[in-house]
Amino acid sequence: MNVPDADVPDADGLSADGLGANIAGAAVEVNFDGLIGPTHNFAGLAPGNLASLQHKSETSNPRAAALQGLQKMQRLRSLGIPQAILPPQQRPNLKLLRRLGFRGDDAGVVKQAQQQSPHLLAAAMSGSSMWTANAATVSPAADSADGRIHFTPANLAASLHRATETPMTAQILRRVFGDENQFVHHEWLPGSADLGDEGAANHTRFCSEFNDQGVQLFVFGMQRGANADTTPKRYAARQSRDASEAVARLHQLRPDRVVFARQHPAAIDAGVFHNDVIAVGHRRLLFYHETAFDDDSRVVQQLRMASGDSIRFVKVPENRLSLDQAVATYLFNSQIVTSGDDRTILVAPDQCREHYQVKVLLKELVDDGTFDSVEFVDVGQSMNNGGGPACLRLRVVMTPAQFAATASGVFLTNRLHDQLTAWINRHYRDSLDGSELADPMLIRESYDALDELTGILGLGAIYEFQKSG
Ligand code: SUG
Repeated sequence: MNVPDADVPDADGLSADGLGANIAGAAVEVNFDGLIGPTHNFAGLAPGNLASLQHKSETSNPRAAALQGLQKMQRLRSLGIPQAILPPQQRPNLKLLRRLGFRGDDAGVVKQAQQQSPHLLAAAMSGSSMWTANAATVSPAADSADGRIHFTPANLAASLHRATETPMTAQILRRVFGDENQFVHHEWLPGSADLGDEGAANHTRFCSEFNDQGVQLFVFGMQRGANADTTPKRYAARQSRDASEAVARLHQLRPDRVVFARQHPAAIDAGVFHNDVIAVGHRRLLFYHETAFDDDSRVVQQLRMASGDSIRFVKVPENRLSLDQAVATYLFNSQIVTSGDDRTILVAPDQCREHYQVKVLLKELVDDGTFDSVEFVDVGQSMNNGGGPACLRLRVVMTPAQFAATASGVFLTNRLHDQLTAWINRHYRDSLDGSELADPMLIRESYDALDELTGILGLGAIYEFQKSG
């Protein structure tokens, strides 16, 4: 099979060998990161997400944002972990604005929206598809009765700017994972709050080796008929139990290998709008904060049962790191990865490096062997909208045959990394504020960039503007 970079000279010292060894026989976990788009901005669109509210109306730097995301991907690749890219969505989303009654040519539609309803323009300009942990829930073939990888795009029903991502996400996933013998694409769940679904950010899969049948944990924040004690008071829960259960059914998972758990309402009220802000799991490890689940001893017991007691639980108590500190540092939004040389590495946001309690904790976790090492990454532009390292990636466990059946142009190589770096530097602004969202030049710049990108990634025409000519 083709190994990304096998034919590319190793100009920057990154080894392709680790990757080659990794994908030679066994299944691997591939991170599909969202490439950050040219209209990345801070619009304060996400209630319950403290960073989004705190940075509302600040001037963003789309170029730095995209380069930070790409550097994170390249860093993971340098650890011998296969890395791939999902393209940004078409922004402005003129189809949405026209659907909402704004009229005229492209520039006129955007201008009208800015004058009459700037919040709707902000929704149509948001770069939020970068957080691919919310793109879909994915179940590997080893866990599904029909032996295929199942995808259910998240309906993101809790907010307009995110809900409008779903149809394009579904299209992109079908384009990238096109082979029906290997991949199943379900329709997203109906977009009602009762069925709110935020995808993989509320879903964790545990396994020994990636080929093995795993255990899947689905975490929800709301449940029909829940009493007031279990309902958050300040912020609305985004994920519903009915949605999580529907996805587990659709994906043909074995009921005895699935666990459903409720988020602690206090966590949601403290800014944990997705479970991946307060818990992260990988293979046989669950690393989580004491306040992640409303009844964590039950969750642990059920996961033990479903996994034949093969999961290790590392719980951080409130007296070591408060819930507020966990949310502020995004420690639990780190990625846990297995490197090409089989080390367990925590990839944490830079914010953790400077925080005393987190530093002490991380040292202990390395000393006791939970992690072989900790790497820090700067994804500051995404962090300011509440998106840490783990939010930016969608994990897909793939066998070599599934790897080979995936659109090859989306896998990161040294060459693609260099091409994308040049592409970002050529097309992206290094500053964007709210008043510039209606700039007609930005529409052109954004479309030119996206048009070129589909060529670079070999995806063909995926954007509306490319189809209508
Ligand atoms: O849905 N922020 C996103 C952040 C998503 C993070 N993803 C995970 N935790 N997996 C959200 O709240 C803010 C956009 C703005 O304010 O401009 C935003 O949508």
